[in-house]
Amino acid sequence: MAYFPDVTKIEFEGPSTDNPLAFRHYNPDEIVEGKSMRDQLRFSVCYWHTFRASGVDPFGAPTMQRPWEDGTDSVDNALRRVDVAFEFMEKLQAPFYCFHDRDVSPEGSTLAESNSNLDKIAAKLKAEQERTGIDLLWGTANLFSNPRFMHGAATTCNADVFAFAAAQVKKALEVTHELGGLNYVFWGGREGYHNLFNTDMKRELDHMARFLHLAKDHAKSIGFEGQFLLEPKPKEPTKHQYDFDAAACMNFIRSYGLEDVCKLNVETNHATLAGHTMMHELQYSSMQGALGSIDANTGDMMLGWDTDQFPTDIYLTTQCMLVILEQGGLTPGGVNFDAKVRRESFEPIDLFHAHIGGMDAFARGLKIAAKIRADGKLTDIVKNRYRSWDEGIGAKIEAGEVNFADLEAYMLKKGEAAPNESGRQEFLENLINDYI
Ligand code: XUL
Ligand code: CO
Repeated sequence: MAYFPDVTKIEFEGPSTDNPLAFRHYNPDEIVEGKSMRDQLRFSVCYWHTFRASGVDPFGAPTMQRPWEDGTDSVDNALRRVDVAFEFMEKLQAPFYCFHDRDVSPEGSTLAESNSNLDKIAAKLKAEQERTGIDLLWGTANLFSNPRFMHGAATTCNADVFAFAAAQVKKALEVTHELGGLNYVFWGGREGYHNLFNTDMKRELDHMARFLHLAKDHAKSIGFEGQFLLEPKPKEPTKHQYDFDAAACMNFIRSYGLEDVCKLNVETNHATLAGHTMMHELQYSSMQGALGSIDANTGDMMLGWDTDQFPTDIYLTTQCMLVILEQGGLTPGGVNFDAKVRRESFEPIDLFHAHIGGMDAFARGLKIAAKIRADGKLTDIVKNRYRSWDEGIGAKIEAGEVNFADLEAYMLKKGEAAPNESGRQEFLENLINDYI
């Protein structure tokens, strides 16, 4: 049975098509910088927003029309949803998907029942992956929705809750491994605090590190070789989340000796919540050798929270792809649409419009970034800007060959620094616009 009967496979029809259910720019087989667009972009559909979001918000009831839902949180309903998900992803030509344990299968009244529910769904996910060739980009565990996690999961004050979270991640890792997952994500939604008067921050951070080391040990013991990804976010639902931004994550990773297993999954709306641009977070992670994957979405300039909208801004996707191409791609990560349709876009077809738009926006960003790179002007300008470091005193400083006294002697002899040159910001902004 078809759940999207009015939609056939979404094909590339080029920029001049007026078919809203076609790609204008995403042409999976087209080669850009030596790889197909499919392999450069590695698009992924997220299970939670796409197949579980109801349209509920703090002020209103669910709005989404999802005719396949029977209104129960049963295993049968969850099994049917797997068919819906794979039909959707197949028609969209999405090569990857990802999920939290509790998105795909209902939580039972005991841990044992939850695990057995998950096993039933995972068997069907596996069969559908094999049938369609769609792969699991990453798995994760939902350690934030159930009230038991109100004080956190790995950073809770309640040791039993830590143990529960560990059991849940153990199972989620095993299922991710069983499904050939390429990565495993840790987003610490409640790993933070609302008030420091009741919080032992040092102890909580030590526990978070212990948790990740335990996860690392378990992954090793089951032969899971996927990449661990921490997902920075500064706040929401907590007032302060420990994985605040890429820099805070890197400090944590290095302080606790986790650099051999943990990279980052960088999300646009989280970057902007932290007061950074996505490009900043990507560049920072990449220069640390830690840019593993991205959650592609965007916030709204007028709203200060995590609205998880689909990315449509070509300027944003160009910036993302400039950094991603520069580091040679994201593999084994990908571009996961951690994005949801608006509450007012309640028809199933809106899910297609949203993803097609996001994929086309990234395809354009990819092509524009490749053009900027092929031209080389931007790289040349940046290189030239730093040329005083390529020889003379600059080269000596970089090589560690001079001390403060040497630099004082150099300057006393020279009298004044060489004159500065313009940063040419406006010229460069115009240059980028030429490619767009
Ligand atoms: C929440 C968020 C999560 C993670 C996975 O803001 O981004 O959906 O991506 O837990
Ligand atoms: Co995310």
